[in-house]
Amino acid sequence: MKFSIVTHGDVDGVVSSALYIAKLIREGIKRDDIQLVFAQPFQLPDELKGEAVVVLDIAVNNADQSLTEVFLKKIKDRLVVWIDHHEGWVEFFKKLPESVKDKFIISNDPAAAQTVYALTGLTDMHSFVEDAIAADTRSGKMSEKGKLIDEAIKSDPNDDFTRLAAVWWIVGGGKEDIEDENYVKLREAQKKICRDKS
Ligand SMILES: [Mn+2]
Repeated sequence: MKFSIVTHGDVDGVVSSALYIAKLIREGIKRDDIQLVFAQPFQLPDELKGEAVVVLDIAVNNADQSLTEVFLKKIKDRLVVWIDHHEGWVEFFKKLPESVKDKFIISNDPAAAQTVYALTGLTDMHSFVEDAIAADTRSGKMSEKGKLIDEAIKSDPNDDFTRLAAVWWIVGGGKEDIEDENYVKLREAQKKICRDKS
């Protein structure tokens, strides 16, 4: 089964997708069968390859809900779950049949990663959930690893390769290991933002 994971491109979206992917891998899904797509409520993908679709940390596009509607129409038969923690879904749900509505898990958690965590329960990844909460609420302290992801992403917001590296780094255990190519990629991206700041 091929999966497409559509997730927000910030720290919360990165951690959410890493948690979900770790769950899929534990269930025997191969890495090569997982397509990751970074998106925003107003910028949703046109085409998704997966036979199964998972959407994480993507709010309803409140400025124009038809965008979300059109996207949902394309994926609804393949949708496994849509997990989010933003407000604004109530109106949108009124138009949906129960069978589709049932695929949504909408919480009021401070980060979507916390909602995904409640579903996947991979305790060794919990520190990243705390980083996602700190990043999304802009309060609390991010760990060094959280800062690494945050700064690496911000070094080039248009570069999804950094986001991909962050997701696969977490899935691989998130260790500060210079033999880990994803870790090295993140460190290099982080250095770039630190250089720019000075
Ligand atoms: Mn979020």
